[in-house]
Amino acid sequence: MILIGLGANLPGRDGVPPRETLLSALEKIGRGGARVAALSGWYRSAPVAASDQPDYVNAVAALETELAPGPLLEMLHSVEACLGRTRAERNAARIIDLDLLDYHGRVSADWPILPHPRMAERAFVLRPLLDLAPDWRHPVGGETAASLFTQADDRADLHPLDV
Ligand code: PH2
Ligand code: MG
Ligand code: MG
Repeated sequence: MILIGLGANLPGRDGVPPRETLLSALEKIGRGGARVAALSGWYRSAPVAASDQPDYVNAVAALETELAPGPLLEMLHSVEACLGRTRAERNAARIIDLDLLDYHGRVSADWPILPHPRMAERAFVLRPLLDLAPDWRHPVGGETAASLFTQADDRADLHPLDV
């Protein structure tokens, strides 16, 4: 299974709201060499680390692709750029963020680092992931997504998005 995280907490060009930016990203990913096989529910989450940024909209998608992890992540970065993402400091508010979370359970210490190094602590990743892959286990430690989710500090500030 190939899983990506989607996040956004700033309007895009022409004031496009975060969820619509992420839907456009999924369309572009579909034209960029990967099939979007499944999409989680949408969640609203307080920014981690806590700050005065707007809340995020988060989701997780499952992809099918022949692209290797590096070219896949490059494609995701080009979709981000196309939708107006500029790179500021770490954890800055952003128009769009597409993260490669898991690539068929592959473990890699070199770029792209797999699984995503911070996914195991983040309810805004684990909760949508559970929608898609309730049996998912962390490729390194083997913990279930459900057990990691119950330990994630940010889980109280995560809500299904009213759409
Ligand atoms: N992404 C971050 C940092 N903090 N917080 C939430 N709630 N959602 C995110 O997607 C997010 C974050 C860095 O990528
Ligand atoms: Mg991220
Ligand atoms: Mg990212």
